[in-house]
Order: sequence, then structure tokens, then C-alpha cells
Amino acid sequence: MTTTSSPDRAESCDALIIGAGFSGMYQLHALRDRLGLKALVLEAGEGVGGTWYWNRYPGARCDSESHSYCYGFSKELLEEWEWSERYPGQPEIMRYLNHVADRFGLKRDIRFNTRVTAAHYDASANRWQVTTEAGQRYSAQYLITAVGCLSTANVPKIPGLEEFAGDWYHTGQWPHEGVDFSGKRVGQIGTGSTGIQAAPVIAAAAGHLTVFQRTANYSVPARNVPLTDEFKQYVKRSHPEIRQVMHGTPNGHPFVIAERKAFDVTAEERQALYEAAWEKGGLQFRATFQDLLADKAANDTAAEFLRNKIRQIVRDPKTAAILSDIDHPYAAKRPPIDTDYFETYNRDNVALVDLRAEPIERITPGGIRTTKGEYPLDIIVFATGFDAMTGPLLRIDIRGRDGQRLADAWEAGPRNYLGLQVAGFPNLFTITGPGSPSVLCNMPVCIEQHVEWITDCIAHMRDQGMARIEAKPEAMEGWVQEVNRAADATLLPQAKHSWYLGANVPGKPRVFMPYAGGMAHYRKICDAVAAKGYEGFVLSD
Ligand code: NA7
Repeated sequence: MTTTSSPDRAESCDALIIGAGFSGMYQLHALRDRLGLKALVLEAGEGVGGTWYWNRYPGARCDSESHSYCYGFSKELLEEWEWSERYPGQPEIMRYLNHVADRFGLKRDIRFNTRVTAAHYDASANRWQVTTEAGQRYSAQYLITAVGCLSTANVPKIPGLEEFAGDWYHTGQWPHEGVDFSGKRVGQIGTGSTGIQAAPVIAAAAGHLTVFQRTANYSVPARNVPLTDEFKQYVKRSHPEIRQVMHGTPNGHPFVIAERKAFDVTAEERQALYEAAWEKGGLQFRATFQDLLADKAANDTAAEFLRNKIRQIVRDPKTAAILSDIDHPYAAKRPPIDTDYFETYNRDNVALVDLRAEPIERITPGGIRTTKGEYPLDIIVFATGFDAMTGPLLRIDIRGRDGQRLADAWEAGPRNYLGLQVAGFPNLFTITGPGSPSVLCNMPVCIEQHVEWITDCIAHMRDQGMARIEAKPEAMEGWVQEVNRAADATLLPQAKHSWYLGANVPGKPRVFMPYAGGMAHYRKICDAVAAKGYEGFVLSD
């Protein structure tokens, strides 16, 4: 960088990237080291890692298998890094991302402790003017958001929280020094993927744990294990084949979805296949039959199998009934995987509260009061999720052409083209934004596709002497329809309370946000758009 930012002088570069997680780090590498651009990352945290930098809650672990939860762009990186467990825990992911950042010299172009608050497009200069919380100013021709999909904590506005005499934490803003639960009475609100990971670990450390469940959830055992030398050797030998599978499937995972349908086999065979998948563990359970997310009757067979497992594991029939009273099709919400989650309810120091039978009235100085009584607590853990996909973008004051606010453009829900660009916001690219398959896909696979597509697009513009790219409104309308069509072809919209629909945040428009047509298909669409000279975009000099 040639200039230093100050309140009265903007630091100038070719491309500004917001966020130093998986996306921002690779985008920096691609623009700086492949295209030779002057690129800079602005990152709110003190270090790299993005979502994994903040989510340090007990039990935080990725649900993707480690050998698939990594970058594939560098053969050397693939060969030199060795994961230790089937699923990478948060600390190991942080070691990996720091290794990548150091190996590719990324940190020198990342400004840490720098939270972006505003980004305004100046049409006369064709530049984005960016301001940070501390008042620093930056300007760039291209602005790329790499802010993550699940990075804006959703702390429900329960009356009385400010009076609580104990400590409270949101899992996505966990203190770096950790939390001492020993001897404490802990209340955990939320039973999504995070709550299901956290509860067993908190229960083992705390004096007592009360889990407050609003909506019951399916979960399949993760069956995490240390990786054997044999498996590590297989991974080292087989990267190209593994990545071929990951790139060929709708969800970017390293396993193939079965071609058979649930009713192609007898009830006994189906049960045996589910048992085998349960024993194997992990997200692969949903790959047992091809039609689990398309046909409700097929889905019912998986749902009933999983409900029965809960009834078999949980000894207290009343608790088992509350846990298995699940109101959505299996995997219509993000399906959690766990380590001893349902077993945790067999511990003497764990209790379950059914918030549908006794909603929370308020938080008191001493605990949580429901309509049936008060639960005394020393610590409250909010495992209540995120203002997903749009939240991280809309908390930045983003304004495009003619001062149009992104918040206004998306008042009725997000609208964009390919999940990557919004009409009226030239040269702004949103990695893993709404309308992209991101949250329905093994994230690094989606991120690498986005980063490479954006990088190729910018390279193309430079080759052609073009300075500006903007999605056409009609292309955007077409994509909104395609996102709706893809969702409607699945059972996903049937989960009325899911964050895919924005239903977890009061007042948020109910729009199905991710693209459910599958990553492999999405990649083909993006490639075809590029091959046709960036069809649906206007490029100008
Ligand atoms: P999720 O999946 O959004 O889960 C949040 C949980 O918190 C869920 O059980 C919610 O119940 C519950 N919740 C949210 N607000 C409240 C209030 N006000 N009262 C009671 N309970 C509440 O977030 P996670 O962090 O678990 O997972 C997010 C993603 O991270 C996950 O999908 C993976 O991709 C990784 P609800 O179901 O809304 O009734």
C-alpha cells in the first residue's frame, strides 16, 4: 500500500475485501497473487478465521469431514496439511487457517481490528468509498464482501436480560478466555446445530444444565474419531478423486447420494440401510436415498427412524417425547450431527424445558421465568443462531448507485443475480450471499467456486478494458424466480421456522434465501454465464 489511511485521506487500492475467513483469505490470494491487483482485507477480528474466530463455544466443531473442509486450490497445501480427526474442531480449523495465511503471506494485506460500517459507491469515480468503525477511510474499484452467512449473532430480545445477575453469552461471540462452568447452574436456550454440539460438553463441566427447547430437532451421531494413518494416506493419494466427487454432488461433500429411492426397497431393507447410515454417522445419513428431500412420504421414513432412535436413547419417556416431537421434515432445517446429544438427557444433572408448553416470560435477576415457574441460573448460554445470510451484509450501510441503500433494495427480502451481484450496486460482489448455494453446501467448495468466478470475471474485465460490471435488473428477477423454483422443488420450505426462510429473526421478511438447485448445477450455470460474455451483466468502460 502506498498511503496510510487517516480520517481525512482514504487509502486507495484496486479491491477491498471485507472479512478474513475462508472466503476473504482466498479472495485476497487470488486477486493479489494471480491477477497482481492491489488488494486489501478489512477484518473486524484480531486474527484470521471469520466465523471460526468468533465461534469458540464448548464443542465447536465442523460438521463437514475434515478432508473436505479445506481449500483445494493448492496441491502443495493439500499434500502438506494433515487433519487429526474425522471432523475438525474449532482450534484445529484456526490452526489450519493461520497456516494458510502464513504460507501465502496473507496477513500483511489484512487490516485486523477494522470493522467496516459503511460502503458507498461513487459513480463519478467508479469507486467504493469504505468507512470503518474507527473512522478510517478506504477506496477501491471493486468491493467484495466475504462476511460469512452465519456471523451476525441473534440474541433474542427477552425482557429482563439486562437485570440478570449472572453471566450470559452467545455461542457466536464466545469469550476467547473460555467460560468456567464448574459448579454452575447453566441454562442453554436453543437446540440447533450449535446447541446440540454444546449441551453435552457444558453438561460434563457444569453443576447443572437446563436446556430450553422451543423446537425439537433430529440429530444423527457424528461418530467423530481420530483419523488413522491408513485414512490419512488414502487422502494424500486421492485428492483429485475426492475433489471430483465433491464437485459432482449437489452438496459439495465427499460422498455420493444414493440413486435409489426410499420405496425402491422393502421396509426391512430400508430399516437396515438407515441402521447402517446411523452407525456410519454424519451428514451422509441424508444421502441414504435420493428422494429424501423431494418426497414427503420418503422423508417420513427417515424421520420416523430418527424419532425412534431418540425414544430408544432417552430413558425418561416424558423427556423423550418432548425431544422427538419434531414438526419439520428431516433435513428441511439444517440437520445437526452430534456427539452424545440425546444421551446427555440421561445425566442426573441435565433437565429439559419444553418452551412450547411453557414459554419464557422473562429473564429475572436469578434466572429464567417461564409461564410455569422460575429456573434459577448462574449462566445463560444463548445458542440461538444468527441473522443468517442477509444480516452480515445489512449491518453495513451499503449504498449503490444514486445512494440507494441495500437495506431498501432488500426490504422485502434479498434479490440478486447468481447470489453474486445486485442490480444498482456496480462492482460489488457478495461471496456466499443469499441466492447462492452456500449454506446448503460444504462451505469451502462453494467459496472456492465464488472466488474463482469473481477472479475470472475481474480478469476478463481487465483484458477487455472494462471498468464496471453490474447485474441487469431482468437477470436479477430471473434469478429470484430460479431460487424460488429450486426451493419449491424440495421439502425445504416446509420447515416454517427455519433460518433458511429468515423465520428465526422477528420482523425479517420470509423469503427462502439459499439456492437449493445444488452446487454442481449452480457451477454449470455460472460457467455458462461467463462463457456467454457474462450474460445478464452490463460491462462498461
Ligand atoms: P439455529 O439453527 O438457528 O438454532 C437456534 C436455536 O435457538 C433453535 O433451536 C431456535 O429455536 C432457538 N431459538 C432462537 N430464538 C429463540 C428464542 N427467542 N427462544 C427460544 N429459542 C430460540 O442456530 P445454530 O447456531 O444452532 O446453527 C446455525 C448454523 O451454524 C447451523 O445450521 C450450521 O450451519 C452451523 P427454533 O428452531 O427457532 O424454534
